[in-house]
Amino acid sequence: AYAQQKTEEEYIKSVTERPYPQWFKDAKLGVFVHWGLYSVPAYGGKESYAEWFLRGLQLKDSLRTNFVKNTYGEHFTYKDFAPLFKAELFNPDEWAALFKNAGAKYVMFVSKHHDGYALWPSKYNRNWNSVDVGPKRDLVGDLTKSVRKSGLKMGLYYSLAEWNHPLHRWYTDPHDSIGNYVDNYMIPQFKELISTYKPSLIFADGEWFNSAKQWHSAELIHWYYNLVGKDAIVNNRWGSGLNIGFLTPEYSAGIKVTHRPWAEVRGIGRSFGLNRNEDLEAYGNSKDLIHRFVQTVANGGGMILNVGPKADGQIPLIQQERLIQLGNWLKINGEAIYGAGPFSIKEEEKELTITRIDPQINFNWVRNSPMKGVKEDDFTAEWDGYIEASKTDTYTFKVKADDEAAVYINNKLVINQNFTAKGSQSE
Ligand code: FUL
Repeated sequence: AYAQQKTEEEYIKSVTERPYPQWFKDAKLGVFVHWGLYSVPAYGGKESYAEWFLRGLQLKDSLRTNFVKNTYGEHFTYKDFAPLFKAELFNPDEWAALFKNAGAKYVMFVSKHHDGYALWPSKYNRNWNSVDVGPKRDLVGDLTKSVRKSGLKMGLYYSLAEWNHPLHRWYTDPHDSIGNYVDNYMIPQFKELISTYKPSLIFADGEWFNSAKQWHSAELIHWYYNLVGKDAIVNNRWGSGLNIGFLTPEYSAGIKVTHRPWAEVRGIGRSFGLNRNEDLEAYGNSKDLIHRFVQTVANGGGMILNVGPKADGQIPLIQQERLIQLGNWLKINGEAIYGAGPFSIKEEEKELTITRIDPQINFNWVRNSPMKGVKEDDFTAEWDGYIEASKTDTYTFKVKADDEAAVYINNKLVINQNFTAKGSQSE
């Protein structure tokens, strides 16, 4: 079994006391890249996440199941996508130049998504990585080199859990039986990845049925900070019981948090992995994109804007165009964006503390769902994603009035009048 050198409390204390690097707060824009076997079918419902393709097959959802049957044949399984993932047009220097032109200061590359397929030659994933099967290339290594050469910082997304690992099947095995998977697979693989490429940022994900203690998150972050040094930063998805890292609301620019770094994560359309089934309208125009981006900055955050390359390695031209449009705008207006602080209407803001009154509501699954705080006369504070996966019952947020408010989760009224307005005008 895996033995920790310090106590859990010592690790938590050490990693949470460390300040966040200034470069990240100033950077404002990063580019996310979701690319893998799911980029071969590149398919899902209009609003769904195409990178969840394998999960759709596991759940036997008819849309994806029929798509596979009709397109690839009766006996085709998800594994058979691997040889079709060829990346023959992948040119990491071109990608890096594009991301730089978009005005991004860092890149966040999905090194392994929930399907477990690794985009580097992981010795823990023989025959399920991009050198053994598929492009026959170290995609993480090649992109890391080009990104650094172009002067941007490199970040890696890593899914802690996997849908289909023999040591632990995320959605079907009991959640508390994950120990063997963590000790003998996840930790060694995570350390292999991070010590090989030494990313400036880590975006952990897939944490949501387990505690940070079960993932050994505090210890892993401690190890990472020591390895990479003061520029290193992590996100906030490391399991319940550990409040750390930049917050990562998905598809919501409405959050207003200024005491902790945050970045909205979103696709240019409605999916992260390329979804060929999407409509043009889902992509919005450049004006919409620039407005959303400016709103995140005004609210004290930043954005990690996603592209979903095709299986051949080409970034769809319309996605390229949006990046370039944002970049052109930033070339003129960047002075007001990079390094900016939040916009505030100080006189009107109050801190409100809300208390959960329905114990049935598990805040763990709230993270990816829209949440709204609403006051009668039309006031709306919208946020998601920064509710930590913790058991805490009280959340504090800022609104522009001291009136009664209500809180909805997935359109279900959760908190009504039991709502206390507390605190004085914020500084
Ligand atoms: C989520 C994942 O489940 C999505 O597929 C995507 O990677 C997004 C950035 O994080 O939690």
